[in-house]
Amino acid sequence: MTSRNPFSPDQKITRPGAAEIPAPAPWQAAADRLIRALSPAGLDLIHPFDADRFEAARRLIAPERPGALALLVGNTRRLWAPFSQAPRDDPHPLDRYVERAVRDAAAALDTPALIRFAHRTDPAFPFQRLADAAGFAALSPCHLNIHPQHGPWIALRALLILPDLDAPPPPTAPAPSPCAACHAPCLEPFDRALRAADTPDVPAHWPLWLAVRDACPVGRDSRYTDAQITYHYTHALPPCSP
Ligand code: B12
Repeated sequence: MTSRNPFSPDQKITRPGAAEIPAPAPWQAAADRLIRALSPAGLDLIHPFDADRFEAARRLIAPERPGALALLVGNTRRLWAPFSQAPRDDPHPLDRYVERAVRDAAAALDTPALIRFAHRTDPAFPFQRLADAAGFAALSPCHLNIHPQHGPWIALRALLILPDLDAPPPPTAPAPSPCAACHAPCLEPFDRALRAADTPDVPAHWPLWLAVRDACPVGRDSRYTDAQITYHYTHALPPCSP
């Protein structure tokens, strides 16, 4: 398959009087364009990887195409400010917000893109195992993905596969899991939350699930604001800012 991306890895950009700058590889150029398009919307984590690293991602590509570029899109607390200013024209405003931003960014890439969204449950795509297999954020004993910088304070939003572009070369060494040397302080609150989950009063339980996240020692500076936490756990939106 030929790449429709205007760059090829060995092309060089030259400016008069300047040293030759090698053009980015097509996978890097596509990732850079996505970062530029999605960061202002608060979708600030883009992780390029080889779709072959996760069987369920590889199976999305038909006909089979080994070594295709896949990109995992996520966010940190930076989502909250732009999302708070966006229109709330749907019962699920965050889901629509993510869909609009990701679809628009993908359409501007000039190469075909397959998209899966984490909020879709018809059926749910296993984003947590994907994030682990892709080397983005390891699965912890309490079933949350832990990002090396932001800890559990991330959300997984979308998977893009660009079958016409080659994936980046594999990492030289697998990223170590932040949980590997941890004594798992998340497990005690996790057990408490699980026990409470046997009773039907779900809205009353969310502080117990929040305690699981708060127990993680990684990424504490990336904790969401109280408004964002309340929204994610209860779907209560503060009034629109003028
Ligand atoms: C359905 C769903 C829910 C349901 C049911 C969750 C459940 N416990 O089964 C509800 C609405 C209750 C829920 C709540 C929350 N969720 Co939720 N949820 C999902 C969703 C959309 C699909 C999960 C799924 O069915 N996966 C399909 C199976 C096939 O995937 P899997 O990899 O094989 O299985 C994984 C999970 O199911 C999980 N799991 C499996 N069994 C159990 C049992 C328990 C007790 C727990 C805690 C987890 C868990 O671990 C597996 C991997 O090890 C995912 C997004 C996604 N597409 O993954 C978010 C997702 C898992 N949720 C997420 C979060 C943060 C939460 C909350 C903590 C708060 C929130 N909404 O922000 C709460 C509270 C936690 C809780 N009570 O479980 C995040 C996790 C981020 C991270 N850092 O890991 C995700 C990835 C969404 C996102 N946008 O980032 N969620």
